[in-house]
Amino acid sequence: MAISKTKIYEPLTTSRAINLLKELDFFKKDSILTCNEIGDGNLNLVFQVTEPQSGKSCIIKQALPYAKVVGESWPLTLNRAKIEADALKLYKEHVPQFVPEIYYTNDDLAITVMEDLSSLKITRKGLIAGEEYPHLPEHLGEFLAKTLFYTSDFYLEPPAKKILAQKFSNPELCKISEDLVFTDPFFNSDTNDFEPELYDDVQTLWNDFTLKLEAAKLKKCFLTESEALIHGDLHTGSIFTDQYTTKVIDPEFAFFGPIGFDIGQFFANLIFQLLSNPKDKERLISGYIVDAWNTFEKTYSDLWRKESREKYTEVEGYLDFVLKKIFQDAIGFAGCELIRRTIGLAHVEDLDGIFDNDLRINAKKASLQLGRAFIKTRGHHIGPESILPLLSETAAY
Ligand code: SR1
Ligand code: MG
Repeated sequence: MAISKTKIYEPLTTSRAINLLKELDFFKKDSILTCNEIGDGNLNLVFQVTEPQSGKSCIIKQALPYAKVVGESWPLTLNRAKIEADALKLYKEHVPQFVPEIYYTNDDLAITVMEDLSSLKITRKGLIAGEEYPHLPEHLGEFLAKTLFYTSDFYLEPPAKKILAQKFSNPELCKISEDLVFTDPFFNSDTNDFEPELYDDVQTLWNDFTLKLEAAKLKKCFLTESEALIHGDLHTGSIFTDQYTTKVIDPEFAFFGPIGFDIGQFFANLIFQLLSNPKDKERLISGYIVDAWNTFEKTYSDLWRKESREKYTEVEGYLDFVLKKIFQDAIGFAGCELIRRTIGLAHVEDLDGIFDNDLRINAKKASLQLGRAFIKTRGHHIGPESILPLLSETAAY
């Protein structure tokens, strides 16, 4: 592919997106193309460009210099496009089956041209539509184990890991999570957004100082523990899937952080499905969580035994210590995600889309309750079986 001559950033329009792909020789100059902006996330433009005659298509993703969900009053670094492209390239080395093909990146234009995954569904939307994905838990378990092991000090030489961590320094996007996941929902902050019917529950949460102390510890862990390259925003809207295939997208929040964060966000976003339809989905979602953790634990343990370069990994009990810490962190982070998606700035369709007002409010109250329980009791849990009673209680709300 030729390198684009255009070097000055400007937001793409549908016609600019088409011209860019022709300039890159992705399509011939005389191709008849269709182009639609399909981005439904909080931050970026996403164009799907198709040549109907051949059926060939691709996606162009472009970062905007501000957060789309709020507008130009919230400026945001374009460097996140490079972070995302670099993370996808690194994932490609370890888990090629779980990431889209990247065709072209341009850091100046904050653009990534990638495989069109529209034959798959966004997992959140598929689950809301009642679909089941039997391979999703084992795929995510493997994705998490490999990406989080191969970028940790247990596999990389510590100096190499530190250099890699510099490349993935992502202060602006981390600040978003520090505020929106760990701080704002626990205080009376302007960014919060919730129905008046939740006010008493939210007041109780804001006055729960045991909870706040535990949330502070989790935020400290997120701020300071550079364990591995984490995706940083691994909710079910960042995963494409069908019955056989799973693809993880959108790692623009990637940085070297605590391993439990990705696992916890994935668990919490599965749990929003349980909350949205407790009678029908408790078994399914509990099963997904158990299967995902078991695959993670097995894959991570195998890598630890076979590929670790850290001498101490031979010491009896160290792996158990590490796995326990990852699980407990994950449950705490899942609790923060449950709370922030219920009363914070960025919500989830699983809950907001519950049409009946009473059902929606009750689901959100249950989400807050479970989030608080996860954060406060995380130290008692050593594996997924021990959180199942909490999920059952939640499903009975
Ligand atoms: C202003 S960004 C809000 C949320 O959208 C992203 O997907 C992250 O989850 C972030 O917290
Ligand atoms: Mg995203």
